[in-house]
Amino acid sequence: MLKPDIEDGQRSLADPAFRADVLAGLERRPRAIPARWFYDRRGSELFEAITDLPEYYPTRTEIGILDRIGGEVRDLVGPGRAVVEFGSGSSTKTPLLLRCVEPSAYVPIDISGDFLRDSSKTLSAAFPDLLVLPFEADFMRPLALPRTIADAPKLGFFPGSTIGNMTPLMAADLLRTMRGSLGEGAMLLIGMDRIKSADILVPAYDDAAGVTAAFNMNLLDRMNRELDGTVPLDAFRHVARWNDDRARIEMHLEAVRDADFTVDNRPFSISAGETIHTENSHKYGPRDARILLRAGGWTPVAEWTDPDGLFAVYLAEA
Ligand code: AVI
Repeated sequence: MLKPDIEDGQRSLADPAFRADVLAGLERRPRAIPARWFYDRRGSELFEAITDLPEYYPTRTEIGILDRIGGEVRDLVGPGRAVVEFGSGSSTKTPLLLRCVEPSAYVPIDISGDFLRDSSKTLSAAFPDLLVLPFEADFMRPLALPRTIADAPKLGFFPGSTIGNMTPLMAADLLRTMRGSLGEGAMLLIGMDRIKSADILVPAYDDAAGVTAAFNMNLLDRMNRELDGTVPLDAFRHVARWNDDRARIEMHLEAVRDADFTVDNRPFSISAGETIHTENSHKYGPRDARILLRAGGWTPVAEWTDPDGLFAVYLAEA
């Protein structure tokens, strides 16, 4: 039977998909749990805090680029497109785009309905004349977009380098799925984080204040809270490492001592030095990013970066 979990005064049931992913992930070797499970309420708050950290350059760098390129994007994209944002979350970068492209409608897509409704309200208040059509869905799957925007050409918006959290194969599949969902004549504005020195990359994922460590460790805490776990948090530490072969930052939870625990009444043992792999964040050089876009069925039209070449924004057409 599912165990009720009490969070913020509300009774909620543990997500069966979370349970299945955690149990399978602890069973397999090497152990790995998908990064999507970071984002419960606490995890989402911690991620927001990460985006403000001095070491975490992607968010402020991408905002700086979007702020600067508005006029060029407007000229290349033209007015009247329906802007479709994939995984809109708190939609913090959206106003920068909506202000410049004169959209006919804005469709934020997010799997979290609560988040979606809150951010849609805020956007509607800031853009009172804009048709805002929140769409609660998993953007990893093909989508039937609202009929109201059937005739408008679409501009997909996928900022934040979220594409980097997928393997290149999954990323190419997602780009194809987006192309199918957006239809003929669509364009896509997408952020991708660049390959750079590990001296910059590793601290961005292992900050001095320990916020990213708390974000990673929250996954263990979530297992204890929602899956009736007995994971000793002090037996683990946060590790971020650059995997040069795969051009990605990996986050792991490493056991600092041997430990036995249960999750959902199932026993597990972990030895000192073993890890649970929790996230990949792939980085793309300029050519890699263009090849990825093409593999996903898109033709790159323009690209912009910051003066230090840390991050890049690409415009592509279907
Ligand atoms: C959401 N995603 C793009 C972030 C990243 O940089 O890969 C998630 C993150 N993980 C640790 N810090 C930030």
